[in-house]
Amino acid sequence: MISEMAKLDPYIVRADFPILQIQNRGKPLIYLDTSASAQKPHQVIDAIQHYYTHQHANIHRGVYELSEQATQVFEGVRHQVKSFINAQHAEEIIFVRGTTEAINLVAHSYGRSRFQPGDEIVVSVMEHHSNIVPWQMVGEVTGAVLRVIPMADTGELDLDAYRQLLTARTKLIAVTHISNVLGTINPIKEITALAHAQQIPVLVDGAQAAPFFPVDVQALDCDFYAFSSHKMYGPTGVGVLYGKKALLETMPPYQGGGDMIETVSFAKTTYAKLPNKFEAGTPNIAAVVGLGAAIRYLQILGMENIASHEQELLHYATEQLQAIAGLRIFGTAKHKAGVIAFVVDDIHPHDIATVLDHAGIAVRAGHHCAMPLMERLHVPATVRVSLGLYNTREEIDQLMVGLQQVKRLFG
Ligand code: 7TS
Repeated sequence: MISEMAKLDPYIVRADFPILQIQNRGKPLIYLDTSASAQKPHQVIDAIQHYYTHQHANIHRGVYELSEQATQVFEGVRHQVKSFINAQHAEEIIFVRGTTEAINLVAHSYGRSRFQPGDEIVVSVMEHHSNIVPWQMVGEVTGAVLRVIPMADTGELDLDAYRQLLTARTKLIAVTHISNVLGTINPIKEITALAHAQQIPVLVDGAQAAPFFPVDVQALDCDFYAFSSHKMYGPTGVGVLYGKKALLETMPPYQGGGDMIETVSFAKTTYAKLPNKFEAGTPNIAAVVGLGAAIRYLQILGMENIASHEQELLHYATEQLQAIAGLRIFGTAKHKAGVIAFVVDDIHPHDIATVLDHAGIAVRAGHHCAMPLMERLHVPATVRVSLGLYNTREEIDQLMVGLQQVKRLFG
């Protein structure tokens, strides 16, 4: 069990994560790939088991007690999410499959119904593919085109260039809160204020931010905010689209089916109110329950404590890595989260990841679903170390030992 703590102690917290006890290639697992997906505390695993053992029924339809209870539990998590991100209304919280589906929902509902030929959607050079491709797909049917905010070599967005991109043709800004490669924390408040001065709505990809520090959508004043449960220590298969109520109300449904209607006849169907209008079909109820447990867990630890633990570890790891000859880090922004992408000499990132894997260390190597960013960095791929609330300095020390071995093998 964990208790309310002033400072996060990763050695105490680790005991909550059963998977951290297992081995990788016969060595104790050192998990440095939390940006891809975070591991789950037993509180989340137990909540899902408890739900299936005691509470499962389909929601929003049964009159019997079990279905009523399942509905209550599901809707309770919607309220939890609302307070977690400080939304104004619970119906602004739409449960989807993850960040990817949240962005596709906005692209296909908002974009398809509003974009005209020649309209512009502004994204940044550091976007994950899931905040690029949906806009291109909508562009193909509407004639809208992408414009791209460039960045400095530090990995910080060029806000002057951004200002110049905002014109009467700009119909939406879609930008990431934290880069999954560079770790850059983008100035969303400023980006939003500039867009709003010209009545342009802003979508924020919060996939890497929601697990990292406190998010307040009202303070950011963004119009949409998307994130995934599995990156915030909850289960896979569920995520959230936050949208301002007034905006969501004007948008057409994204998918049709059960639970999203008011009345159906062959002549005409009318749609349900928010949030059901955007939640067609039986949702991933168990995963929503698990997300609720994950939020409870994060709130007990304290998002501020999580952020400062990862900041401390980021500084330690960066210092250590910089001491390795021939190692080059991509992303040195002043405001940065616990993600470090790097290359070592001309050793292929996959070779580095393979050697580390044999030492029990899980890191990601590749383009990290950000091929346009790789082009900007002039590399085909990087190694990426990403930190979670359970990582320790000792694990970073082990990473250094692994990288020394890489240098010996390929040097
Ligand atoms: N946006 C960002 C910034 C991400 O990092 C990711 C996933 C997504 C969107 C998509 O999230 P999903 O849950 O819908 O898949 N990022 C990564 C990563 O960095 N490594 O694997 C997945």
